[in-house]
Amino acid sequence: MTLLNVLQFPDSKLRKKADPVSVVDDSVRKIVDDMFETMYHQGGVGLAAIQVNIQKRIIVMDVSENHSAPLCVINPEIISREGIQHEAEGCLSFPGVYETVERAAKIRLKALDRQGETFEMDAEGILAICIQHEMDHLQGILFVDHLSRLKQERAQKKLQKLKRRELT
Ligand code: GNR
Ligand code: NI
Repeated sequence: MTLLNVLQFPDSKLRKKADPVSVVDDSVRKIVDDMFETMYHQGGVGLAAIQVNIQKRIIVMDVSENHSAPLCVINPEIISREGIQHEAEGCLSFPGVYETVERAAKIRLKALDRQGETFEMDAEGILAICIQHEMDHLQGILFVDHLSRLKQERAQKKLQKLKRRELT
């Protein structure tokens, strides 16, 4: 397995759009395994391939506390959404910044699993938030894009400040 480099804002590669996976083969499963390793290593609950400079519609997630619920979704589509929730979000590509974002409360998802089989699932709470956050990445959208201009500026300043502190 290989740890992948996670791109950080304002890297323009985070604005690329991911292409659907045409065949789920061993090369795709290798990407999935490396993404899980990278996500767990970074302490994240989700990771989109775009964040590791791979322009494919691949997402890994695990919202459990003990790495017991790995979930891989390929070519995801949200087929229904219901309600609204507001929760603080963070992002491995925007370290140190946490802001509240509005998301659908419940979603139904259709995707391929790591065997290339189609499945559907319902999600709510943090898992529903995570899926929506990761699916945004696949379209080049970051969670800060959902914030007001004022909060976007505040987030950028905070990130710059944290980066300056890393250098000293
Ligand atoms: O690790 C992560 N935590 C998180 C917390 C609240 C809402 C969304 C997330 S996803 C984030 C990992 C990440 O950046 N995925 O793209
Ligand atoms: Ni993110």
